[in-house]
Amino acid sequence: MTVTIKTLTLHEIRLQLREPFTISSGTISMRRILLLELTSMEGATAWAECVAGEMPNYSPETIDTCAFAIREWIALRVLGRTFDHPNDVSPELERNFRGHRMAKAAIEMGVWALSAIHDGVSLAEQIGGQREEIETGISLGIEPTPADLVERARAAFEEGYRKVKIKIQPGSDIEFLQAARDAVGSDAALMADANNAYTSADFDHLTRFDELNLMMIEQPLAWDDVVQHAELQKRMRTPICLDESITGCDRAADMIALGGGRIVNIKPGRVGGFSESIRIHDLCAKHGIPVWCGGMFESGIGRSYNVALASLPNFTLPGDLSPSARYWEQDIVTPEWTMDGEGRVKVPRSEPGIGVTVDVDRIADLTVRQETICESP
Ligand code: OSB
Ligand code: MG
Repeated sequence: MTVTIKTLTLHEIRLQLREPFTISSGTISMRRILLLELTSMEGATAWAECVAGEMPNYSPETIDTCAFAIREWIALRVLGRTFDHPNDVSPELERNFRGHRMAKAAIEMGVWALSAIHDGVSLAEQIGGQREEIETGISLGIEPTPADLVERARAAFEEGYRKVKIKIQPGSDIEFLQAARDAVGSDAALMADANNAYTSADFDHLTRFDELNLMMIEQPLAWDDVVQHAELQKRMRTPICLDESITGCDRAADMIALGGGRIVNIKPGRVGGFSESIRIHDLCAKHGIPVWCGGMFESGIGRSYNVALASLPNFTLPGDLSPSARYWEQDIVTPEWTMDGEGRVKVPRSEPGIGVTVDVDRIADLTVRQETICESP
């Protein structure tokens, strides 16, 4: 069924993380989250989430640039527009309009949810996702000492997590990873994420990571680089996984052509939404490149999209899809996201749309800024 967009409402909420989280490019303790409420002429409402952070330390986008882009440019291209299929949104948003992928993704994914509601199917079913459950990994921030990290890594495997990702930076890397490796055993699913903390001057240092038997090392080099990663991958046995650099399917093709990595972390917000995520998924599948779904500290709304996406067949590695309680005292959806003792999150399939109920009263309480954009009459 077609979708005609009637209104877009931006809601900025603040949600305190249960604990501060440190990566090589900064620490966060409170999330400013931009939520998007979309209504259709057909009478449906869907909520989506823009994953941009407060500062441009992951990508150039921030919550404020996204609100600006949606208000000034994106809304004009979608309000009052009829889309025969959600795949038609992205070409409309890409036409003579560079970048701003996180802002575009929030709208594009919202249209996927609206179309799922109109068709009476779950979001997972709408994209053709078959998986019933997603294996879950946890992303652990940089800890003050190796002993602190060891405690967390142990606890994570005890909780059932299928993969433990450890944030690293120069000075908090090999010693920390080795301590975790020694504590959890040689076969445990450990990986590292550097968020661009190294350069080509560190190649000799990075090749020493091969002794740690990591599943992969994520984005060790510059946030927009593929070429240097290919140089590094030639010297390393450990698979490189790209995150920041994969801003779309073309960059994934570059990675494959150059050998810049052997695994892709797909975050739908980073690449402009679901259509582009599915293109990357399909391209990687064709080339035997496994993918997994990353996270951006989404609320339960953003998480629902990630879980649906990860139900596609080539998401063969555990995703950064921790349950709500890992992040928040209380989430903004019911039921909250949970994980079973085997580290699995269930893909909701019984209701149309994202599969969780948005707690609009709680969102109203948490809202610091709200703005509705309608088509001019
Ligand atoms: O690099 O994957 C990343 C969070 C914010 C920004 C970048 C990253 C992350 C995470 C958190 O690793 C994953 C999660 O949401 O649990
Ligand atoms: Mg990452």
